Amino acid sequence: MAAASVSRVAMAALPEPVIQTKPDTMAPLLPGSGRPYRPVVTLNGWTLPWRMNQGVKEFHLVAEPVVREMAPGFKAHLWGYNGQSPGPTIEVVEGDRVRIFVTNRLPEHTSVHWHGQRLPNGMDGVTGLTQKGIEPGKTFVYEFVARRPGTFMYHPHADEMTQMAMGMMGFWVTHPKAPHPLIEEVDRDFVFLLNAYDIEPGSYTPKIMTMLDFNLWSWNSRIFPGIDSLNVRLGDKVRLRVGNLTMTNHPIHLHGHEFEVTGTDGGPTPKSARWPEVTTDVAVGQMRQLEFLADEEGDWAVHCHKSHHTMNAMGHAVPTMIGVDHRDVVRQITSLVPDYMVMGERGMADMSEMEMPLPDNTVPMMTGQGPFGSVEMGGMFSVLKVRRDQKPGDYSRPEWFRHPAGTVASEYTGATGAMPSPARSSANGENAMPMHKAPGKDAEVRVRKPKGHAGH
Ligand SMILES: [Cu+2]
Repeated sequence: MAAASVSRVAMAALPEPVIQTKPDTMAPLLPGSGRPYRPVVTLNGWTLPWRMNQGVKEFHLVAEPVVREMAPGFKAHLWGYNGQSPGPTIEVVEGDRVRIFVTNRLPEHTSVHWHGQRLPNGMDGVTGLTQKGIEPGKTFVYEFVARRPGTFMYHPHADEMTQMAMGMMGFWVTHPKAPHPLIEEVDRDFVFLLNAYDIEPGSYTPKIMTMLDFNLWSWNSRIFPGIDSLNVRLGDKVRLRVGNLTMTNHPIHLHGHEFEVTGTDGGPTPKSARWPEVTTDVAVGQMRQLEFLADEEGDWAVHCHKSHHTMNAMGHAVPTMIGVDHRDVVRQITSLVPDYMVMGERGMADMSEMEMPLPDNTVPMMTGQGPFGSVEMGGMFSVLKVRRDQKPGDYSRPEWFRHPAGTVASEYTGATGAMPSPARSSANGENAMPMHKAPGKDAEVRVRKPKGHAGH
């Protein structure tokens, strides 16, 4: 069946589109019809319900402008599906015949590409190449059999630069129809997409021409502290499925546990090709399945390891001021600009506590209150919460971890008197080769040392 537009009469027969208006993490959608499977949980998202029509699973996606709360107090005007960006997760079972109606409520044409699927060429969703664009107001229908189990995505293949920069994307999981030697059953299966936006502080709509200098690094169009924690029970087998639809790679790092990459966008990874790691890079357009045994209790950070990706909206054109004494300059500027503020003289951690007036609809660059103070994070950061008493099937967030006595790093108070001086080397370094002529006088920048530091 070729993708074709549907008449008004046929529209009446479409499955009613389900629209989600809240960014909450919805409980897993247990399959009410069709073959059984263990559902996934979409971080700050949901799974699209379907209807069975003579053995075919029918879904209805509506491409439309949406308002996405990216973090409490910060809403973005994006494009997405069924009320949210990303769109709902689609879950089917290997061998399912799937029919997806796509209605376009955007101001320009669109299409949907089913990233990674085996399907008839005309269902691949590439505007101009395999189908006509879906014009505003039109509904197209896609139909194919979900041939292989695995982790997939969907996104437009029409004016991609705009439509992806505006948040159009979604997750797709095809569950195996029978026990599979390379696909393990897990207790918790979390999915999220990596995406990025360039939204000026105080504004609402992403700049779509940005190629590299994005200022919001998000999981499922949420930024820390707006990303829900991953709440699991001690001893759970956990799977994270991550897809990258940004324009750069993201090394995803998990604290306290080792995981294995058990699958990619191409399917399950052979057992002989798996190795333990704590960080794995998810390149652009890729998907990775990470699996681990959650056997260490606690609140464990899980985040992208690029430090700028765990920050929220910031200006990059800020010079490094660490160690620079600019008190005199500040005194002069303050007489002209009373609100002027010293930034970064001791590092940037002050930013998370600074009482700086922010424009409306903006989140601080570094924030998040933990039990010990500010976490000084933003962007692609969340917490894996492993708890002994988390009930099977309970995805609610537990309280902060109560560390057993004596297991928290704390100030050293045990010694009396001065700490012994560390041994210091005073030897000069060596070069790989002799220099052409003797170096000139040593030059060093005058820096302001913290009080009590034995400077020279
Ligand atoms: Cu990153």
